[in-house]
Amino acid sequence: MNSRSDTVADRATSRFQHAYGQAPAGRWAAPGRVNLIGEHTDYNDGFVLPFALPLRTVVAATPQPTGSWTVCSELTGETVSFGTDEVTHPGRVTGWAAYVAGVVWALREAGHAVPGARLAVASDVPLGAGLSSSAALEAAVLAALVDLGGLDLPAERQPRLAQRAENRYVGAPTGIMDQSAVIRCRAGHALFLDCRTERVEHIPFDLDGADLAVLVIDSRAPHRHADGEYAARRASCEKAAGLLGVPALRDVPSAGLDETLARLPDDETRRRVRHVVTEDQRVLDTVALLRAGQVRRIGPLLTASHASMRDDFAITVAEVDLAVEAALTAGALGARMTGGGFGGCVLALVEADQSDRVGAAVTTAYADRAFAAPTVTTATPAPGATRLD
Ligand code: GAF
Repeated sequence: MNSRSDTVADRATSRFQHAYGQAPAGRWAAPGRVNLIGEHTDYNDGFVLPFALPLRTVVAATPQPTGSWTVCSELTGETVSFGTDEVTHPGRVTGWAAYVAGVVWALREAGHAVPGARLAVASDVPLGAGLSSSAALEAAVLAALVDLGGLDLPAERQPRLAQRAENRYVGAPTGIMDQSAVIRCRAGHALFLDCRTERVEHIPFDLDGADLAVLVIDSRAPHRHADGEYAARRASCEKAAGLLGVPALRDVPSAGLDETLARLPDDETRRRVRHVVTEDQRVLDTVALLRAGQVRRIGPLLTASHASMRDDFAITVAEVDLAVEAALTAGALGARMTGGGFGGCVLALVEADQSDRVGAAVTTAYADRAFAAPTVTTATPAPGATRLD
């Protein structure tokens, strides 16, 4: 039933009608995201600068009696049902449906009277590519339940709740960036987020107007040990903050960093801290350049961010390093891995008329190393989660 020409919203409706024999009461969409710069800074209370992608997850939904939820997805073809018991105890629903049950759990924990619902999910956000497919699912389900139940939960309070679903119900110790991006981003803008205060500023990021493009290159590298390594990075940052006597690494000034690092017990911890502190500064520098309309000049900051992730934070893999190198050699203004790491996507800032050339150069470099062919697309900043109809 999923013809390739159907839009994702059409597919959500057909999936809904097929599963439940009725039309949905409404459809809600949430995008994937890329992070322009600011990696592994969110759980250190620091700064990030993501933008939303035109790729979206759509949830079609209608109310059903309170205390029961049924969800089907085109991604697996499965239908999963759960009741109040499963949303009282984190972990009772597993797999992709845990993100749905987690949102119900987090809403109930926050004291909301969550409506029961029938839901159907369709998505263009690729799974496992580091483009926040999980946050897109959480945000689309959350938007649907908030509207269906008439719940009092404004958009600025939704990211924290979705993050709680992921941290506590699903069990992934992520920060606040992805949920904030997919809920709070605006078309044509990057989202400058202070992860401590959750204050946001929408920074104009007009690629077309500057004759620039952002390539998103899916390295297709399998995620190797991503979950355990992510948790390990987070733990070492928190331990380092404790050793330095600060609430979070965001509080370590970049001035005098070498003296601060000298107070740490080992080289690995020093490198982890150096990445986070210098990355926060790169976000601030990038924002300053974008505010001044100097988009081309952010290229070297992107490339420096990649070097820091590769050499100090140790979260890159051969495929992403190769994509960055090949893009830069072919003339990209800057390139870096985006997202949590250990695979996923690389973004490259290029002159618009160089997009094809840079994409082809990366593809050739992959073929030379016998890596699986990467997929290369261009990304323009899209809006965050919204009700479609
Ligand atoms: C993943 C996490 F979900 C985010 O919270 C963030 O830490 C990111 O990795 C790294 O910047 O996407």
